[in-house]
Amino acid sequence: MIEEDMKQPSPVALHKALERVWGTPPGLARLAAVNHNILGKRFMLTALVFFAVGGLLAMLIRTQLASSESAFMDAEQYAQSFTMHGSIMMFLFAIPFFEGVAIYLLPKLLGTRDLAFPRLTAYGYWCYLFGGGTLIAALLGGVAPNSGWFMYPPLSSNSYSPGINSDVWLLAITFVEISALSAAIEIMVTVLKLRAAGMSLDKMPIFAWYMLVVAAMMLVGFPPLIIGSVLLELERAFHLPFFDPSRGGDPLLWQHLFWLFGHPEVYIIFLPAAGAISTILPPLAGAPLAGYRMIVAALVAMAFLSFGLWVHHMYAAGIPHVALSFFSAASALVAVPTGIQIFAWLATLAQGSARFSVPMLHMFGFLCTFVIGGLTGVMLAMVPFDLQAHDTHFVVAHLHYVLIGGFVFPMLAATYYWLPHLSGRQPVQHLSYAAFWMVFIGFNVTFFAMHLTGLRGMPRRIFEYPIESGWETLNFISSMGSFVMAMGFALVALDFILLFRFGRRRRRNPWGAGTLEWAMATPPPSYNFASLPSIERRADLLDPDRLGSQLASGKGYLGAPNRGRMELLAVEMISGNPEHVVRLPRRTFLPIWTAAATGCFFLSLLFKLYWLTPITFASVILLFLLWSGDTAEKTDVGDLPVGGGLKLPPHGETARPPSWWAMVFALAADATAFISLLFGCFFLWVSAPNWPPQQLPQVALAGPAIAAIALLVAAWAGRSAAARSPDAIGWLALTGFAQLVAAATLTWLAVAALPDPRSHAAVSSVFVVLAYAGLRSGLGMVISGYGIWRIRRGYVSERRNVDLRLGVLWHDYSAVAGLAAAGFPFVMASLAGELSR
Ligand code: HEM
Ligand SMILES: [Cu+2]
Repeated sequence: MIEEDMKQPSPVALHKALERVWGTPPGLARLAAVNHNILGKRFMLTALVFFAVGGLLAMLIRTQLASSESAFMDAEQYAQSFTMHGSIMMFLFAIPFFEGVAIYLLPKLLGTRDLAFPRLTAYGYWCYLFGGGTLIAALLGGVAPNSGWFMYPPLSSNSYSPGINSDVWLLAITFVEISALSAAIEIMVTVLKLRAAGMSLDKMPIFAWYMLVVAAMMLVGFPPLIIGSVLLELERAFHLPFFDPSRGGDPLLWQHLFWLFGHPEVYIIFLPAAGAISTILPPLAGAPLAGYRMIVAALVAMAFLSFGLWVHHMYAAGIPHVALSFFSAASALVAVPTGIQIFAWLATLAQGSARFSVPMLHMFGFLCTFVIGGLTGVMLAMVPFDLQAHDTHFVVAHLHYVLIGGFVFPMLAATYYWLPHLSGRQPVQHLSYAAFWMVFIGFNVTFFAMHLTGLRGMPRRIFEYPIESGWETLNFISSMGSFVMAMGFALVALDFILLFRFGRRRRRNPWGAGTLEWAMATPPPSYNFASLPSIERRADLLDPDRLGSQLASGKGYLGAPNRGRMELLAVEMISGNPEHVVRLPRRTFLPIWTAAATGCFFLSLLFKLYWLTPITFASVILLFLLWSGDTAEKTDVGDLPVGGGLKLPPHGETARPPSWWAMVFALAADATAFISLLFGCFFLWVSAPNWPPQQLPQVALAGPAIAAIALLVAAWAGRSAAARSPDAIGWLALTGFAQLVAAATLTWLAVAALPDPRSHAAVSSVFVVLAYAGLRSGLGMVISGYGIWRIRRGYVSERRNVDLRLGVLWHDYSAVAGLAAAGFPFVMASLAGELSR
């Protein structure tokens, strides 16, 4: 262990040694891959396949609409087509594609070797694939969701959707969202902790800033939708009335929860694309990025604003007037940070001397279309106009100008820019121009025409229209345009394939970029950097060519793999000073098994095999616990030399390792879910019809009091356990017992002490809140048991006590959430009682 600072292997020997540790052999082992290079590409490729499926559906839709009274599809087929088109494009193409880009690029841009939790990347991928596969299977089986991509009840409720179509959407999309949440946690921790030495926050590559903001938005944006889906599924499967106005529910609750997610979602999709532009524009324009700090400020502003805008999707739903004007103003306001970014790009262009290139062409496509989409967006933000255009093809045109303009064109630019990195080859280019112009012209013909049909009153989501409507010519033009666009996309695909097949091998940094992803061989080796960089300047103003050869010869940190472990550097969050060594787990089949078990859990719900549900749930938990084995240490390792005379502790022996932060962020997502649930319950109280209920959700004081005491004991005992590790088995046993008492009491309250939760939303909301807290305490019990097991196996010492500190976070948070839940029946009962007076 000492000689490594003295003896420096040759670059080739170093490469071979690192590849032995980091590489993934071909064959079956690929299913066990956890490396971000493999998984990033896998995410992107899978997303492109889903894009093709979604595109095919779009072509079917346009074929149907090309003529009036067309008999190509019937109403049901049309409904399934546009629902699946929208859902696939949003959930299975756009989000996973940028996740793939981030998974592939972020570690490289940040100057590290992988993401913080490689197995979680893999688990997320399999959840995405299995969940998406379920939707496709439903499409082939003719039982695809058919209530539109935003699934409004009552259309998606039992009365109008008695089949399993809506259940497929609710369950499969929730399944896919697990992958979005895991990606969000992973991206946040990676950006905050795993950077090159010296890369302080204000030296980060701008793409990392974008992804940090996006990941934070995903962390708070997705939970409301998950809660909405859970509630709607509970209503569909068990008749708990959350959206049924006859029993105190309200369909508007769904709209709020959905758009609380759905509007930020638009920015979640746009910002990664904007991040790609801010990264590739400077080298293409030959000038440094203008206004780095302004852009970061605009990003943060946009993230906050975007959560205050959701109601603009509901202008026509009967919202109070004051609220309308507030949301209308906020919607117009969001044009400001967007404008700042666009001006920063224009300034960058103006400073440089842009060379003409294929990515530039797509950037031009982006700018033209996105500005039009933004303008129609500001039009729609005006309430009177929206009331006219609502639910017409004008909206369809607007949303495609924003989504294709703001996501597809930038991502095409990014793909053309980074393909040489992925492939190590130079583009063939003959097809690229023709492909671009076909997509660009086809796109504008298709969707410009939809503005006009929309203004002439053509509603969206209709499968036929009468010949007298006068909409036929425009629709025909639109459909022709869409076929040109489809051929354009086919040419793009061919262009990519030709590049991999016939492209010339290319030198390292074709664009003269100043970012770290070019300081490595292309295509990149599995470990990215043979040794890890340390930087002094902003990470987009570097000299990757010089740096690359230094790093390849092992002159950076951790350039000697003789510990046989996958290691990388974690830094102090703000300053970027090296803090500890992270040792990553090896490849394993556990993620795919865990995802399969998760899939079985969802299938058991879909097919109403409820006896299987607890079994599958338990297997998911068990499989997750097995993950902990790989990086566990039985002895204190002590500080490790990392090169340059520096010695740092391994992550297991440090105060705030990545897993600790991951727990913090996971709990933040959980808290958002819980808060949206409480918000939903209060919303029903304020605004749903048929309140108060006949039976109030009243419980005696004893139950909640016992639960509250047990929760406090659990939190206190959990803390004592962590403070006394490793002699903490007794304390952990007490924690587990207290959590057991809490879980049992909360469950008992939910199941036995309340009136029938099917009777009224007041009762069902109390039921769900209690059950939610009960579940957390149940898991708290598992976590304490796991702590005991880890101590017994010798994995815990005074220095290595992260396991117990993760437990502290969990028990503290479940105490807070559980106390809120235990008090909730009283709050609800008195609020509802208030109404009857
Ligand atoms: C590839 C070319 C595309 C074409 C020709 C196309 C066409 C259409 C059409 C005609 C509709 C309206 C159906 C109706 O309301 O009757 C629609 C809806 C929609 N599209 Fe696209 N689209 C395309 C790409 C995309 C992309 C890339 C996205 C997202 C990233 C997207 C997202 C949506 C959404 C969310 C809806 C609303 C679905 C609903 O009403 O439930 N589309 N599309
Ligand atoms: Cu919106």
